[in-house]
Amino acid sequence: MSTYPSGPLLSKINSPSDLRKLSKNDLPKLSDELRQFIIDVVSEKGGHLGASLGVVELTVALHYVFNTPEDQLVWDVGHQAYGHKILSGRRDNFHTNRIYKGISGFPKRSESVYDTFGVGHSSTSISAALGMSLASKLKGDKTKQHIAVIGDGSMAAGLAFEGLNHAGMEDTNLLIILNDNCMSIDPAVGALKEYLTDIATSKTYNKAKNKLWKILGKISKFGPNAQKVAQKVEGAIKSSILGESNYFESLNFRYFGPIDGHDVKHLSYVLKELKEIPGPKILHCVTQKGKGFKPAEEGNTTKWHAPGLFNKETGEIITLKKKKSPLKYQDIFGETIIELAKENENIVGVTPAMLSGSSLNKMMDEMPDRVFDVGIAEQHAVTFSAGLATQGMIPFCNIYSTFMQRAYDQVIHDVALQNLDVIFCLDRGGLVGADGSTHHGIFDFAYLRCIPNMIVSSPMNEQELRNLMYVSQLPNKGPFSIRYPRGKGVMLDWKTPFEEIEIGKGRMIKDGEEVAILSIGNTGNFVVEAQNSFEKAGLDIAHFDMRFVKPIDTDLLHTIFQKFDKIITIEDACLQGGFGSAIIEFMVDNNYKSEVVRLGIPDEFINHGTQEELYAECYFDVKAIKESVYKLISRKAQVV
Ligand SMILES: Cc1ncc(C[n+]2csc(CCOP(=O)(O)OP(=O)(O)O)c2C)c(N)n1
Repeated sequence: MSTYPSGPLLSKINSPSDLRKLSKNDLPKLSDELRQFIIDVVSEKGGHLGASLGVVELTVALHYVFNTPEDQLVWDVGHQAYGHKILSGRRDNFHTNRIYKGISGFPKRSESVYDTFGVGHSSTSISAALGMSLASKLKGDKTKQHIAVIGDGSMAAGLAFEGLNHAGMEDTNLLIILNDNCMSIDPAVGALKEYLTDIATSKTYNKAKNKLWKILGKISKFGPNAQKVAQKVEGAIKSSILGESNYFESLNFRYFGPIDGHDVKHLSYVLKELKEIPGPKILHCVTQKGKGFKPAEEGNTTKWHAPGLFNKETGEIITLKKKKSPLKYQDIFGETIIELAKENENIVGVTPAMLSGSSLNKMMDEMPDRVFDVGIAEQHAVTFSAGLATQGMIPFCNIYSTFMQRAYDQVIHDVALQNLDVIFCLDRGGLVGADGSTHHGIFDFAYLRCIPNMIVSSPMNEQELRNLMYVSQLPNKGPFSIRYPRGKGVMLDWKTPFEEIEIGKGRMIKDGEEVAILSIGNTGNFVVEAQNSFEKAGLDIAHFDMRFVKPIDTDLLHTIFQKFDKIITIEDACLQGGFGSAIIEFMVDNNYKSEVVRLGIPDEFINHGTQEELYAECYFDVKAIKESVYKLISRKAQVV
């Protein structure tokens, strides 16, 4: 049971059907209680705050008006669905949100019937809801409603446009709620954003819209048979009073709004009216991220997207103060690219909507002309980088490993096939922790190492990250990926002079006798930690940081396989097709017969928890290394 009290209305809502028993006049109070509950829990347990606060009224109104879960509500990204979770039966375990074995921070079909579509990556809602609505149509169900809720940031992605483009041609009960708060994680960018701001703020447009809304309200009262006539009348009125075309209407949608997304009573009225209007329609709601929590409303909206723990009275963000601790890998990237860009004028930074998440914001401040935030558009980010590279620019295209999955064809077709000098910095490689299965960046070694021309590397520490970045921008290196983990590094003095690493060369961290451990990236530090206990036990265990998954250091591997018949590989990545697989392929291709134990992520989707909990669950933490070594050695001892 939850230790978090909720207000008198919220405490009685165990499912949306309870909510639908309330009177319309209760909705503002319920919204306040829901908002407070989110603040109470998130301040102590962490998670996404700003987006969920911004859609409190929308969430209440949607569940009030629509018959969920019969009517299908699809959230985009899903970081804003906390209110939805709380209203749909998860109030009492909401305090386990994003915690190991607790509920997921995103909608998840296996968690609740109210979570109609699993989500975490953006811009899927329109396509998914359209699929559902077409399925209803094919089954002859004309009453079921399908609602996609999508933010202005996510609306700018290619996938969202593809969904709109298709939906505009289909006569289904699809309602898209455009939740326009002018923000992505950082301020939203792009021409669509400018367009939305224009229509949301244009006085003439809004006056005309209001008139139109009143007329439409009257028309819709005549029932479904009047709809065809209404549509025609509406079209004629729109073109005469607005005199300009609307982006969504040009795609065959009926566009309504913009309306105030915080007026819950008006929202419910409007949604009820829209329910009666068949065909694809879009309701443009203007909301404020962080609404109702002063520090988030008045402070840095980006910071309040996912602030960590905070004092809910003062808004002070709680940091565990350690005297001196290493910087995050993303910050080493952010500092190093500036250093390199000062020396090499062809270097530019590219990010698909992760300006502060990647720490490219520092370069944006110093060299605004040389950083491009292209919005949530991973595919475009990659092909755009390819275009830059054809002209001799050196793009550092920084994409979280998990989001790079979106741009796979672009990596192959636009970059690798043409052997262009594009550097992919894959942040959040490996298990990322509380964001869970949608966000773990664990497939990259496997999906990149099969691409010809692609260099696949991963640094063990900050110095290595800097050196890899340095060598990647030297002339004619071709496509070069550098993958590093979420969170802090391991060095206090990271600002070492650049060294030119030879591509495809690993390094010996420690020689040994009994067993050789081959690590890639961050997992090398787990091996270093395990060495303490091996030394104490009098075991002489060798350790090699391979640095490159591709090209793999075959010279070093020949030396290792000639000397060791017991080998352990370790990676913070999927075992299928990854680093360990590359080592086994080498072994088989070269007829070595060593015993190889591969540590890494099994062939499963891994849920959320702290990174440490998940390393242990997947069995590639320090304990797993120790146990694997002892197991290998004792077996050898028995044979001897
Ligand atoms: C494909 C993909 N790229 C990047 C992200 C990271 N991301 C999470 S939320 C977000 C911003 C979404 O903005 P918007 O849709 O406007 O929603 P808001 O947060 O403003 O409610 C981004 C870029 C993601 N989830 N999926």
